[in-house]
Amino acid sequence: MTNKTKAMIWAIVATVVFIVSGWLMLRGATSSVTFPLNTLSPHGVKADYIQTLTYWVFGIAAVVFLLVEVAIIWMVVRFRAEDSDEEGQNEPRQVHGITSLEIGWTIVPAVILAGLAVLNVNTILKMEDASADAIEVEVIGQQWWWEFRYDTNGDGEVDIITANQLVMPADHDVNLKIQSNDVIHSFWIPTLNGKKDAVPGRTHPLVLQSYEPGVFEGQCTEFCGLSHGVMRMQVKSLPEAEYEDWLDIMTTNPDDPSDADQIAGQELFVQQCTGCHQINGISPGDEDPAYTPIPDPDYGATVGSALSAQNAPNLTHLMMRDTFAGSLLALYDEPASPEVMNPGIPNTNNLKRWLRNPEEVKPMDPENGQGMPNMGLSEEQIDQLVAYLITLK
Ligand code: HEC
Ligand SMILES: [Cu+2]
Repeated sequence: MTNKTKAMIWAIVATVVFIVSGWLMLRGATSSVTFPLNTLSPHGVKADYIQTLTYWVFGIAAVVFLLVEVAIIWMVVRFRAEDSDEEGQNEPRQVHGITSLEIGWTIVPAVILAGLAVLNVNTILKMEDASADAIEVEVIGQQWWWEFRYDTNGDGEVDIITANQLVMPADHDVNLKIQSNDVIHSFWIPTLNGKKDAVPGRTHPLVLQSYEPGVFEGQCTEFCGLSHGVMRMQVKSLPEAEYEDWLDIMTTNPDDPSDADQIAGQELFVQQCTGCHQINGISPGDEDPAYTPIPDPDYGATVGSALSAQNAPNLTHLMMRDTFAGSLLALYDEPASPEVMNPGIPNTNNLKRWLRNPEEVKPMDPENGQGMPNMGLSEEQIDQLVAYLITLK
């Protein structure tokens, strides 16, 4: 085989690989299956703006690419050396300095870039629009989970604190105020919008909207330490009426436990867990407003809220979420769905696994205040705690 044939075969193989992978990607983007972290599968108006811009930019780039390729091929063929010209005596006339060409290839790219700039700026402006009745949610990045805080009546006091799963009504704008409690994180729900950094001491806005109810996956996208790779989150978008139900449940304290195991679990929780975790109604902080589990003057999000969960997730309505531990483990056997609030049977095995040794579930560094320590609980204590935790609806 001559070198020429080999080169030709490689060129064909590369082209086929290129075309097939592009086709597979497009098929993924347009199929009805939602790939969890696919930027080309918008489910909300903001993600749609991004996709439209992507297609414009890609389209213009494709036209430029084609024109350049055609020009290159034309030049290669038109000015190739004659086979008889072994010494290279007949090489084409050497030219330099054609003013019209030089002006042309300066102006044309400048015009293209100016056009792209208009499209870009226009999209950026549209990304920030939110309707006047938009809901506001504070998002706080923590090592290695996300906290969500709602002020539902607009009195300036937070009245719902939850974690891992941001709940919102479908087809309604939500204004996120993104902050961080420790290092830089980045909030990203690719089917609904682009990425936004969570930076300590700053508040960054991001608007989310989903056309339909659904569960949309996300992932922290700024390296933030040991468990960055498993720092996930979900957006659960509910029909408007179900969202109102959710608000009612979340602003009421859960019922007191009734059977002996659950009561024992609650007592254990007050003794061993309230130093970090809040459960509204039972945490010592509820009786004594001055009580702060872990004093942290840098905890910037909302000062003076009695619901402050400090540096651990607020567990008041743990079982109203579908996942826990940075959305790494399921709380229910059934997958999350916008149709049902508590989908069936709690996954007690996952909860027990977590209480037995949290560091076995995800890498953390509790000695340095990052993550949950192994509490050294007996199997009996774990059973009692879990019996109690699954009542928290
Ligand atoms: C030293 C502080 C600390 C103590 C004490 C503590 N935890 Fe935690 N816990 C955490 C932190 C931090 C997380 C979040 C870890 C993560 O997801 O990265 C957590 C997560 C959890 C979660 C998952 C919550 C969610 O929504 O992701 C549960 C459940 C939990 N802890 C239960 C308990 C129980 C029960 C006790 C008492 C036996 C306890 N914790 C004691 C710090 C603590
Ligand atoms: Cu992070």
